[in-house]
Amino acid sequence: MFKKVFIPNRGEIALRIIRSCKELGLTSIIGYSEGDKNSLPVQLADEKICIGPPSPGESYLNIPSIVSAMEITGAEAVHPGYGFLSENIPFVEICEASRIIFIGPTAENIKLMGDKSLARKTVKKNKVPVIPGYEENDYEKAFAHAKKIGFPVIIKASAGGGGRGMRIVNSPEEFKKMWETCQEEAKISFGEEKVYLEKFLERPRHIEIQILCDGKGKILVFPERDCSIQRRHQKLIEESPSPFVDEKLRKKLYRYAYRVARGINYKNAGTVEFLVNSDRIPYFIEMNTRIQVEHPITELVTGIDLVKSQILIAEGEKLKINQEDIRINCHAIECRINAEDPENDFIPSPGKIKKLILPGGPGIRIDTHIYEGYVVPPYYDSLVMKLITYGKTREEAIERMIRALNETVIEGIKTTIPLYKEIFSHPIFLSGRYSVGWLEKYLLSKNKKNQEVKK
Ligand code: MV4
Repeated sequence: MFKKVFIPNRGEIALRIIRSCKELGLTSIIGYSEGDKNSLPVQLADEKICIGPPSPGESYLNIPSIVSAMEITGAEAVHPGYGFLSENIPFVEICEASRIIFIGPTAENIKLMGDKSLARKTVKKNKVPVIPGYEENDYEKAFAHAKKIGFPVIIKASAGGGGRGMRIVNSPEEFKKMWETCQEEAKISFGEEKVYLEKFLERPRHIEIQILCDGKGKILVFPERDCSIQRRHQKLIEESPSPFVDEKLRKKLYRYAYRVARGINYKNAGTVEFLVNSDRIPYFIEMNTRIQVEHPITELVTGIDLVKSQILIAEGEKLKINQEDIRINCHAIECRINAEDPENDFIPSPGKIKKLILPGGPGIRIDTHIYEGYVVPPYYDSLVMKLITYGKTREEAIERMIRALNETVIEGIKTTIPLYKEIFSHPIFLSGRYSVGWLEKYLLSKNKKNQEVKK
């Protein structure tokens, strides 16, 4: 049993973790940077300690500083949130070698899934389908495989993930150049040149399964989240259940996610990502070994508090929930509202929130750390609010989203709210027949039209 939880994170997720700590009667300690000293999580945590200057490398990623802060404050456990140290193997190993309990998976789990080509090999051994491809970092053999499976293919950095360090190759002539460029970029970005190969799927959907494992044999799988509305590999809208997934496909996704978890003796919360082609065939692509930004839609659909569950698992509790208790009780949609200007190539728009009016009423959840007078700092990612709506049906969740977007007033900074108002009235979104490339195509066609108007 632990009483004091350290949170070396910021923004809405730091606040989300503080709230679960309070409900469980635990003391929350926030480790914050100088750039966040006036933030809401710093005001609401039970204890606070500065861990360094605004730049993430000197604060939220500064392991010596965070370990010292945990010593000084007598923290017994650490919840890393997402980003920053959440999948940092050396940090988790330090926790495992000391008296600090890491609220998350084991270092071994993170290692296995962080190496994306090793993850592919591992899940294949557990009878989980992967996209036709080749895992070895061997040019000649990879080229032979590419010709066999047919172009286009995609080359991915093994240490990448989430769309970083990928190259699409349309013909055999381009293959050598692309392979080399991808390796060079991987070396620069991730310190490791290893790459792997997959057949490139046209217009897939990005569908993911939340899992929760207590490390004592119980593995729970949750209704899917559809995260196909993305821009530059950043998810903008997520919904659950997916309008594209039927009961037969859901059963398959559950079975595969379960096999991934069991195959690596996974512990705590995680997410198994799939690409699903237009024939509704799912393929494993990667696994995220952390709580994710979009976890609230799963909480609303199932009524299960995932962050609280993470803490209880870390305390060594057996999961009390059974798989039969996990049902689809409603439809939920999340918009990630960013401090960015959607009319100006999404350039970041930090600054002071001069006026703030939040929506309310039935079917709305808001996860945000902003308040009137708060200054959005320029040093970090631009997520300022997660607007989540839910209803008996997808239509009701959408109606509530439109109402909530119209009620919201955020003045002083630009936000992505105007873009969401467009998306929620677009026939393709409303029909549910979108895939991963749709949003960027829509934005391109909108830009073209605007340029014609200017001419
Ligand atoms: C793919 C793919 C097509 N085929 N893999 C992007 C995020 C990461 N999780 C996996 N991603 C993709 N992997 C295969 N074998 C398509 C994507 C993808 C994508 C690719 C190029 C441009 C935009 C994209 C948007 C979403 C997903």
